[in-house]
Amino acid sequence: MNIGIVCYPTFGGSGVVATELGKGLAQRGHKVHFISYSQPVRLDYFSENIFFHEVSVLKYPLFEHEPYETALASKMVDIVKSDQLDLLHVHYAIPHASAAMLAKMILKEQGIDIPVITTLHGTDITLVGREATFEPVVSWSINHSDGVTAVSESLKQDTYANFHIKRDIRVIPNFIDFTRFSKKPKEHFKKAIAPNGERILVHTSNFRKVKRVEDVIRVFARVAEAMPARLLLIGDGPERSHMEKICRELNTCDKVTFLGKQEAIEEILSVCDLFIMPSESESFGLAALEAMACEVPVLSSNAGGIPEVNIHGETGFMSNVGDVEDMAHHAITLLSDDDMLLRFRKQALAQAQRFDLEKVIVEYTDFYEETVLRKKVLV
Ligand code: GMT
Repeated sequence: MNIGIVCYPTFGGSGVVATELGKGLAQRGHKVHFISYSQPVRLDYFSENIFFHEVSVLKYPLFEHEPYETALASKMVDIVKSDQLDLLHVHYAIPHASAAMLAKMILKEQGIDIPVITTLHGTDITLVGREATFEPVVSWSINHSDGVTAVSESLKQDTYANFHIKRDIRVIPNFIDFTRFSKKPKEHFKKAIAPNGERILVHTSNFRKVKRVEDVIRVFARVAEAMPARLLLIGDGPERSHMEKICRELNTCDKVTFLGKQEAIEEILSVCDLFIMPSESESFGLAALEAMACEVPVLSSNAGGIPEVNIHGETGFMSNVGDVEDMAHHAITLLSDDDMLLRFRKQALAQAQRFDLEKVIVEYTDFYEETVLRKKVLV
């Protein structure tokens, strides 16, 4: 197929899922056209089946807020026609779904009926999208897409609860590419980070409030009182400087390293003993799945779709959001017991294998075919 993928180009979240899906589709012979405001960060190599189309917004003194959605819809119209796309797959509802609907209506007047699939990722539904400023447009775009997927059952239920939805939503979970995410022999890294065999705890995120990075540091402070330990914080975002302040207050600066944004996360994960994800809300928790693929158990909250990924007492532990004491208790129990830690590592890997890209990509291509076929039948 000739597929247009619209996504954010950024580190983490929906942009990464969209990019990895597109790369997987291209490897399987599909032509994939990425449409975004800059080249997606994980689109870092040449492939004869991958194309990138940049959306640029004309600057004009009148525009205090640049009309990205208009430029994006125009770009979709252009690419659907010039590259004869079979399907548009947009990731993250705002503003991609409504821009796709606009493009679809314009194309319809020109005799082209382009199927649009919208994938809901998380904060587009649970946080931002449900605000009154967006809700009517998000509801309408979901109802008028030709196919809609959500990355977890929890997100599907949240969508029905928060929006006026009159259609079916297919759950297709996020996935892991094992050719990249697997435990790598990086013993020299481990020696450099934890020269005396300290346990290594890790957190990766975009450092937004919803990630509750402060809980990570508070859990770590309790673990570090119980055993020699180090904490690696990967990523960057609005909460970063506040987190540095918390480390100073808790006197843990010498044991906590802020690594900023990292490309080869799998190499760092490979030397870690425990991944921490205490999020307030999380539709899926892809970062936790990436850790599990590298054989790192997960200490998490039980928010949103996390229980569909992390199995309490098997691949890690879950606690209520904000229950730092309970999280620390579980962390200390697990990290004090070598046999238990080894068992959890193996179980984490086994659970991650259920989300292998090889399996999930078939769910997407089946859904593409079904959607295109359904449209043909309706015509
Ligand atoms: O808020 C973020 O973490 C980014 C956001 C996104 O869409 O870019 O991530 C969401 O989508 C990811 C990929 O589907 C999920 O793994 C995350 O759980 C989800 N984040 C939240 O729901 C907070």
